[in-house]
Amino acid sequence: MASILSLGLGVLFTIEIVTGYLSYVAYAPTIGANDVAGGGPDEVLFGWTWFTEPAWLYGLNQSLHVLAGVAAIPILAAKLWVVMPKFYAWPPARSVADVLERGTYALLIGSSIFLVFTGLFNIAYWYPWSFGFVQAHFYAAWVFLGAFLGHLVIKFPVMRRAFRERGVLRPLREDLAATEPEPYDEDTSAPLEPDPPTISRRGLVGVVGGASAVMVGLIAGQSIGGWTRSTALLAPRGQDPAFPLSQGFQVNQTAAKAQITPDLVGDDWRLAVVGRERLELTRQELLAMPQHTEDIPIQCVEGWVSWQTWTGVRLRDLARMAGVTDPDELFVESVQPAGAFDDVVLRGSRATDPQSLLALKVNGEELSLDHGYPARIMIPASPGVHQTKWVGRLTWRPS
Ligand SMILES: Nc1nc2c(c(=O)[nH]1)N[C@H]1C(S)=C(S)[C@@H](COP(=O)(O)O)O[C@H]1N2
Ligand SMILES: [Mo]
Repeated sequence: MASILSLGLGVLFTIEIVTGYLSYVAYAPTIGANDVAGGGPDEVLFGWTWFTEPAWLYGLNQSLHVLAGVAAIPILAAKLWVVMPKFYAWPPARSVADVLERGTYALLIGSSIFLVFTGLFNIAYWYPWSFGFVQAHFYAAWVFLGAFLGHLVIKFPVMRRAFRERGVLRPLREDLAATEPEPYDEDTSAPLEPDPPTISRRGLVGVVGGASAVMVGLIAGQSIGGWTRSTALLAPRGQDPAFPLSQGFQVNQTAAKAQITPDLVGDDWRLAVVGRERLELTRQELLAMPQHTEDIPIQCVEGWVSWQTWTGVRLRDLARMAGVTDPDELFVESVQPAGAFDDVVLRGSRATDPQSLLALKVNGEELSLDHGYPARIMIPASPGVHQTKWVGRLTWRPS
């Protein structure tokens, strides 16, 4: 039982590790203002940052991350239940190897519960305390990775032996009457004097797998979009009155929450564009420039995706206007008085892709204040945190 549940968890946790790391790369967290997880090399992963194509790339990554994490919750609970006898095995330390093994359990169980629940609380916007999610989730992930690899080295042979001797699916064919307890073995969690079984192995796998499927089914709509969005009862965005719709689609960060007052974005608003030259543009002047229209999704780290059609000026046209023909990096600042996402650094193709816009309109209408009026960054394939709203200044660094 422990081996079958571990196989499921192993697959889901591997998805978490890969998509979690890719999300970290996509965030490009070690550059300037995006440095949310404390220093490190300037280029993540062999100089590779992230792509701008296909446009849905980050949303796919993040949907997998959130869905696999949600799917893991019932399996994790069942796994802990199955190995429970191990927790109160006595004496608590039989040998140095035993202490080390138990140490990896403590780290593995602690970090996986911590990661799953901080992730869940983050997408539910539920923290009863002030909490640095990105840092906490990031560092706990490294603890988890170490403990996971250690656990794999120690336990993989046990799992392989179980599957060799018993088969992977064979134990699932037995009904309750045919269900026999595991023979006692010091290396496994099989107890010395088991009670008679109350559920078959396939019954347990069915309940746990069913619970995972229901939870995934209740959140997947936030990633798929369209009419399925209304089935995402576990995702608050666009469902909860605290997250109103504007112009027919959901808003994560409202103007009110970001403390955007009308005087910050009124007639006095100017877009400062700084490069080799410095200029200030009114919204009228921006609207007079060549306009481009692109379908670009907002893809939040929380796993939701929202495709809309955005119209505005190309970021690279603005670079050229400021005398920068070879842009390397763009620093975007919002007029928002404070907040973790009030500025962002965009590098390479993110800033220069022909699809990367300073959007002035959405779905043919002027941006609403909640969607970032007067102007908002819209770049493809990137996390929502890069799509800064209420932009006030663009600073180009030539290469
Ligand atoms: N100025 C500013 N822009 C911002 C944010 C913010 O808090 N302030 N949040 C970002 C995040 S995390 C996401 S996912 C998207 C969400 O877009 P929405 O608030 O329009 O739903 O906006 C991004 N742009
Ligand atoms: Mo976000």
